[in-house]
Formats: sequence, C-alpha cells, structure tokens
Amino acid sequence: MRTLPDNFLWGGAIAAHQIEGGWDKGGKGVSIADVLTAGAHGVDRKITDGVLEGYYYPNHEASDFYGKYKEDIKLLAEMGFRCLRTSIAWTRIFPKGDEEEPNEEGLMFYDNLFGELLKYGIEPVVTLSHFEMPYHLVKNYGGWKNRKVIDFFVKYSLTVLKRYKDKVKYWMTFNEINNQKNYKYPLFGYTCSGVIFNDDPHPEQCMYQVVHHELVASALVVKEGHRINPDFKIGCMMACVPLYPYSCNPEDMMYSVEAMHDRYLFGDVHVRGYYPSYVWPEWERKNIHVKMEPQDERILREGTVDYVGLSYYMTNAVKAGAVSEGNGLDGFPGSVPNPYVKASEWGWQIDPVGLRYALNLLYERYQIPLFIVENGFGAVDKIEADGSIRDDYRIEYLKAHIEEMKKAVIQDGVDLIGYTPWGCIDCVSFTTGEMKKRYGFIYVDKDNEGNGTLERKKKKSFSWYKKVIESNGEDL
Ligand code: P53
Repeated sequence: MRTLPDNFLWGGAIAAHQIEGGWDKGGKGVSIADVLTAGAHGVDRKITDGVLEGYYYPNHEASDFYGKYKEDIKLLAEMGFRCLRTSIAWTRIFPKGDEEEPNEEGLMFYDNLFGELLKYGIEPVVTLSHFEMPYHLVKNYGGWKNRKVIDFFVKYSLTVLKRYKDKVKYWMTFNEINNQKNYKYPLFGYTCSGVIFNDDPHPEQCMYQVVHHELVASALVVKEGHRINPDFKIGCMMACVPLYPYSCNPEDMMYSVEAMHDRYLFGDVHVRGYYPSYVWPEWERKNIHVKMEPQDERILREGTVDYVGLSYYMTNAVKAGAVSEGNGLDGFPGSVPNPYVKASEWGWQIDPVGLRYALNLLYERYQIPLFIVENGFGAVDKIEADGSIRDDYRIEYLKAHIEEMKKAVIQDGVDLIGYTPWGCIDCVSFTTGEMKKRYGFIYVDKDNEGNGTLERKKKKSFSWYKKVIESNGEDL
C-alpha cells in the first residue's frame, strides 16, 4: 500500500501581520495592515489614511505572537509539527522600506523565532510578502505602481535570504498574488500592492502594471536567492479557487475555462517564465498596455520558481451569462451557488473533493512540486462550561480534505511537499479583521473588540492533529 512520503511536511500556517502584533515594537514601521480596521461578513474593512485616533486596528496586537512565540512554538512542537509557515514583516526589517540599512532588532527577532523552531526540529517555511508592505512606500511612492518598489523589495528580500540562509530552506515570494485579478475589490489591491485600483483612470490596466512589477521582483529574488544558497526552494503562492462549470452545457464549460485564466495567469508566469498566450488578446481587447522594460523578458525566464504553494479553501461554480458580480471571497463574476456543496458561515463553499481536483489541475499544468500552504475552516468556537472547546466541525473539514489530498498523492501521483493548515494558532481574519473567525488547533482568548487575556488553550482538534501527524496521515 502506498502512503504519503516519510518526509512529508506536516505543519500549520500563519502570517506576521495576522498573528504577531507588536506593531510598533522593536523599531517596526507602520505597515499597510496597520491601517486596516475591523469589518465583518458583508462589511468591508476600512483603509484609513494612516493610524488615526478613534479607530480599532485588530492587527496592532493580533495574537501577540511577538511576545508569546516561545510558548506557542512549544505547543506546536507538542503536536509534532514538522514545519511552520509564517512570513517576515517587511516593516521590521526596513521600517519605511527605503532605508539604506536594515533594522538589526527586527532581524534579531526572526533569528530568535527561526532558532526556536529549529530547536524543536520544526522547519520554517517563509513568505517574504504576505499583505504587509511598508505604509511609507504606499504614501510616498504609490506602492507597487512605482517600478522603484521592485528595488526596495529585492533589497529587503536579499537581506533576509542572506541572513537566514542556514536557517530557512523553503521560501515563497508573494502571498496570493492572484487575488488582485479581482481588481474591483479594494482590499485585494491594497493588501497585495498598496494600491486601490479604482482610484486609477484605468483600474484593470493599473492592476496588470502592478502585478508585472511584482512578477519581475519575484523572479529577481528567485534568481539571486539561488546564488545565496543553491539548496533554497523558492516558490510562488496562489489562491487556488477552482471554478467549476455550473453544468455540462458546453457554454458553461468554456466559460469556466476562460474564468480559470484569471486564477492561473500569474502562476503561469511564475512557473513558466513568460506570459501565457491568452493574455495578449485579452489586453488587446481591453486596450491594456503594460509597460515592460527590455530586460524583463529575460528576468522572468531566469527566475522561475521551484514549487507552487497554494491555498485551498473552496470551489465556486460559474455559469455562462449569469449576472453576479462576485468579489472573489464568496464568488467570481458569473458565479452561482453550487447545489451539491454546503457553505461556511462566511459563505465559503466546503468541497474536499475540490482539493484533489485542484492538485490534479495544478500538477498536470506545471509538473513541479506543489505545497498546500493554507487550507482550513473558519468558524466560531464555543468554550464549554468545563473549559473544553469541541471543534468537531473543524476536525471533520480537515479530515475530509486530508483524505482527498492523500488520493491526489497516492492514486494520482501528485508530487506534494507538505500540508500546512491555515491559522494553526487563532489569529486575525484577513478578509474581515475578526477574531471570531477562527481556524486554530490552539485557541487564543480574545474577541472582535480586542478584549481578552490572550491565554492559549488546546482545542479538541489539537490532539486529533497530533495523532494525524504521528501516523503520517494514516490515523484520521
Ligand atoms: P480569512 C480567498 C480565497 C482563498 C484564500 O482568510 C484567501 C482568500 C482571501 O484572499 O486568503 C487567504 O482570514 C490568506 C490568509 C487568510 C486566509 O485566506 O479571511 O492568504 O491571509 O487569513 C483565510 O478567513
């Protein structure tokens, strides 16, 4: 009987701005995540003009991983984690983004953090940019619209790649770069790039320009990174939300193929090193002109990624001619509810088989290793009178997804590096800024308004996941 490989990287995922807090500690600068207020399902987070009096900013303190990482890592080690995916806050290293010299105190923080992980044999998996660029670069340079930001990002990246070259092997450049294809929804452009596309006279063109800069920056970092340490594995990261055809009507089928171009586009460039054929006619049709420098073509070709990191939470179904706008959270243009699956309280459709489908799609397309770096179930957890948290719904979700993931590896032959469910320690929700949308095996005592002791508690899923890791995914 075939099983998952022995060195399969079981772990969990978090991101600096959603877990660390300490937003103004250790010389850290203000990041774009620090000017986001809290929203709710259906209520957008506000983007304020700097940090203003009278607003609550949930990421400022978050789960205080900055202060409690030792305690947290001890718990992760108890679960048997083999890796932890987290990100570096750019603003701890270059507080404003355009300084000459990095902030040593910030560098020390990650030295200590990665050192603590390695002490327990936990491999750090690190994203360079997960929704938290310096606010200064947004205000003074216009964010990623400005080509100069490529240089700032590359400088920051090479600083940390060099500093941690013996501590970290697995890297990713940008988190979910493809969220921005949904250029009408301000949160995505702002968090990925510090740009609100709707403020531009040609929002869609602006989005492509911004992403072109990011793709070039990513390729430069991959190429230079391999010089720093040839053993580095540097990946991209894409939000993988497969768009099913609503029916076998050929029109629906073809519409889903077209819609999937939106999902694949940036991954195609990261992996293959050039823009896919379908982009040129689209740009022509929409009168989109992206400025590229003569050297960009070579840079993209020379900086292709070693693996594809993906987040998988849900699928959506699209119907030709359907009018829904969709915002990329609970739907895409033309998306309609899928009658065969249920959705979470936040409208995210739960579809474990979709994970196997996604892994097949991506592996057939790219033929390089995949890494599931996010998956999970955001839900409200209740503390029982005896203090326990019985999150059976979460266990059920993860179990069903792991079963399908195993099929992809064992029956379909997909080369998969590991599995890191999202928010293994409760943290601030990205899309809504809420605390109550929880994903963790470890509960953090804090509510949506910021009240709570920050005390950690093991949920029922804690011992369940420990057993899963111990048995290498056999005992679900
Ligand atoms: P929250 C959409 C589809 C798949 C992944 O989200 C997504 C999104 C939203 O862009 O984003 C990832 O906390 C993101 C994480 C985030 C996680 O989804 O809103 O990389 O930062 O926390 C879960 O429930």
